[in-house]
Order: sequence, then structure tokens, then C-alpha cells
Amino acid sequence: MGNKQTIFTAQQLDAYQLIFQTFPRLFYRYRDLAPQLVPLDYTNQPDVTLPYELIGTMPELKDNPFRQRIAEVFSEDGEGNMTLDDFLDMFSVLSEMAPRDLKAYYAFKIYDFNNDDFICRADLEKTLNKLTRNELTEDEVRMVCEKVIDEADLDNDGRLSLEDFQHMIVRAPDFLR
Ligand SMILES: [Ca+2]
Ligand SMILES: [Ca+2]
Repeated sequence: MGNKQTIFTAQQLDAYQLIFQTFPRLFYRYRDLAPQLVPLDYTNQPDVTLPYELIGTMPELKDNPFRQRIAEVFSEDGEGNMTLDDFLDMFSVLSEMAPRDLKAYYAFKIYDFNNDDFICRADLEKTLNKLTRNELTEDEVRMVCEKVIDEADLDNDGRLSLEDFQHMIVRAPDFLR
């Protein structure tokens, strides 16, 4: 980052330090999405939110079948529109260096399409269809879902809690990718 201009206060830099060490250009990538909207001075915490239509075009997201859902989960407004903070949160969790538990927590939120803190059969069907890019037949999806719930539903309530899910991904890490 150049030393000609102050973009962040010292306090902001402290908070962002780890993220910026890992992804020094993230702020500029955010800004490049809409230079006319994102100021080069963040010291006064400008009230800037970039629309999902821009976020979803990023190379890390654009081919991901979960891109919209990912943006929704990380956005404060729940609709995929992102402040710089939302954006930095998203990239730190998507990073390969993010702790597994943190990734699991967000994967769970991403797959919990109706936000009720459980992955039910319908959530799981949606997830599988996206993971397999709709290559499975309805019957196959139903069978896989049943098998997953059968194996992962430790408390037998017919749906996956975060705890059930955490147990499951130890055996099926594909759900984390
Ligand atoms: Ca749910
Ligand atoms: Ca359960």
C-alpha cells in the first residue's frame, strides 16, 4: 500500500492486519469493482455497499454454483450486497488458511437455505443439486439425501444440526469445498 495517502485509520489497519497481510490487494479489488462508488479514503467509514451483481462477477465466485448463497450469508443485509467488511470476511473464510471449524460453520450457513439453523431434507436436496450441477436425477438426489441424513443425523430428528454437520464433514470433506 502506498504511503502517499491514508486510506485507513490505524485502528482499522489493526483490525484488518491479518487479512491484509494475506490478501494485500483485497481493498483494491473491492474498489476496482466500482471505482466510482468506493472512495480512496476509508478513515471516516464511508457508508458504501456494492451490489451482488458486481460481487458475483469475481473470478473466485463466478463459477461457483453457490455464489449467490455465499454472498447472502456474508452480507450484512442478507441479500448479497456487500460492504468492505462483508467482503473481507468472505475472503478470509474462503481462504485456504481459514480454520476448518470456521469453514464448517459458514458451509452450514450456506447450505441452510431457509436460515432456520438446521439443514433439512429440502436444504440438502438443494445443496446436492448445486454440488452436482443438476446431474443427478430426482430419485438419485432423494436416495443420497436419505443416506446422508441416515448417517449424519446423530440425534434422529430427521435434520442436521450444526453438530450433526460437523461430524458429517469429517467423513465427507467435499461438503466444505
Ligand atoms: Ca434449514
Ligand atoms: Ca439431527
